[in-house]
Amino acid sequence: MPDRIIAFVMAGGQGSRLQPLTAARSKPSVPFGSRYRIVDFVLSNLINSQIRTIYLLVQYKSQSLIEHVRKAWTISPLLKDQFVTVVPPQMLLGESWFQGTADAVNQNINLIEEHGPDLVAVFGADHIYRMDVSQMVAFHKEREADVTISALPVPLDDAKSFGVIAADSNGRIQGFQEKPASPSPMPGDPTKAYASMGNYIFSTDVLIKALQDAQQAGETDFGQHVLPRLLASKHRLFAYDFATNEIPGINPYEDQVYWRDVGSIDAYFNAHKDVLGAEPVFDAFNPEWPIYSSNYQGPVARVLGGQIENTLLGAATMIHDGTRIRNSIIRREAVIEEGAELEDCIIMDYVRVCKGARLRKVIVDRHNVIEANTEVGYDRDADAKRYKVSAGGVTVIPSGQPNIFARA
Ligand code: ADQ
Repeated sequence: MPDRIIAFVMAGGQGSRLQPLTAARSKPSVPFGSRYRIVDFVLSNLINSQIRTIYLLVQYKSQSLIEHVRKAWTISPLLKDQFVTVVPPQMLLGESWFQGTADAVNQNINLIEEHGPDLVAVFGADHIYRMDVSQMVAFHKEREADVTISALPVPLDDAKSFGVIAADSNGRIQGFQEKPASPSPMPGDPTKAYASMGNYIFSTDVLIKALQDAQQAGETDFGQHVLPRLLASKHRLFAYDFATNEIPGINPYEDQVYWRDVGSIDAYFNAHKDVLGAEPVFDAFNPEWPIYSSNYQGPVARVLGGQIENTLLGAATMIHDGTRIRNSIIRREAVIEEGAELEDCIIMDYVRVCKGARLRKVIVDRHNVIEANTEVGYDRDADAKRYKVSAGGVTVIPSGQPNIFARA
């Protein structure tokens, strides 16, 4: 008998460092690459790993995510126990919305009891990666773990925003600190720390007991409360090393496993560079491990002329003559008019860049018209008076009114 596994995907994060992209949507709903949303990566990983009973826990500004799941993630209603279902907070255990990740799962503990799974996967929804979760499950079983946390080395400077793990050579976790002020480096490499990816496999009985204990103690978060408490009470916590355990070749071009937290504008922008090029660092195309997304039925892109270099074009885009486009990602139903220039840009759906406009290192969110001859990205101080400019110098033009149709 294969294991019965249900998954909770934590999709309620606010994504405040991704503002203004998260002004009207939650972080997992933010578009990524030529046709995806961030949430599509974790959902594809779970589905491809045969984990197909999936509850998506939402909270903050969830309408856009709910719509996306409805359009992209409806599995046949004939397949019992195979679904992606959005679960909003319902105050099932009292008068409060989800107070944190553990509280969100605890408020839905009835779903675990209903299915009676062997294992429960609790996964974040905020990352760009390709992962065979069945390898992590096999590791969990082989180690007879109570909890397995997927982990990988990250630069020491970034480790303050992660859970930092100390593990022995067998993967048994000896120490865990959530977002420590001064993270400890990994043994043997002073430049790296061993970070939690925010993905957990729990043995069901351990999870249920841990959530009940947390509730009694008024604790709400996996990283801050539940994992340290389980460690202190001598449970078997293991780190699944994503970087070494992952079967190579899931991405034919990758010489290393790929995982990116895209929590800030600069991290988000830089991850987009990884999907460009002849041999992208991260190639979404892989028939062995598809990344699924919306079933949008528009036509292919239409290119009338111009110079286009190292660029992804989404469906139903229209590129006019005399344009110059480099190192950019243009999503669906965008129109780039005559003489417009784009360099290092991310142009989201339903955007019209009018004649002669020049954009450099700019993210244009959906539903916008960039007026003719506008320049953005050439004078950061001037840009900062109108738009958000990130520390790394990326200008973000926020979403416009949904009644703007670029193709009209
Ligand atoms: P963070 O991502 O900073 O750290 P958190 O903000 O709790 O932690 O978000 C975790 C996941 O849960 C995200 O996918 C988020 O969207 C979602 N989420 C947050 N609050 C929620 C709520 N109330 N309801 C539903 N979903 C919610 C975590 C771990 C670290 C680990 C990093 C890896 O705590 O230990 O290193 O992820 O990025």
